Amino acid sequence: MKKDDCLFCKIVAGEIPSTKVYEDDVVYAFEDVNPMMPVHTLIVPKNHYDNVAAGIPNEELGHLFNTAGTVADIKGIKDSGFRIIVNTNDDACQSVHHVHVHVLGGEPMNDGDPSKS
Ligand code: DGP
Repeated sequence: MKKDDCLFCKIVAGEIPSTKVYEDDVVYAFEDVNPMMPVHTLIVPKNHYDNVAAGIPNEELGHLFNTAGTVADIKGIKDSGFRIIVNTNDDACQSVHHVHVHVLGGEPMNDGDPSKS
């Protein structure tokens, strides 16, 4: 299902251009327009869900997260290491309300402890 006013639904549909990294029947992965690291790829389900807590069926959610390893392999960072982030709603600064997994890597990161930032 597609949501008419959703940016990432439009990207999935090819109505807004993007740089594809990987695609199958369930998910679409593309380069983030504003990369925070040497590798910064977004993975979205083709179906629209506002966020990760929106009742995504387990099979679809599992597929979404399994694709992180596929993307890391394609981008050459599977062995060196990568981080996945799923911002959810306002306190976590989710800006696009179509669930997406950030795959980040390509250089060493800090330990991610938010109490240290
Ligand atoms: P978040 O803050 O977690 O909702 O991340 C949204 C990400 O989406 C952010 O890193 C920038 C990216 N983004 C926003 N608009 C576009 C776009 O039109 N194209 C692409 N490729 N990425 C976008």
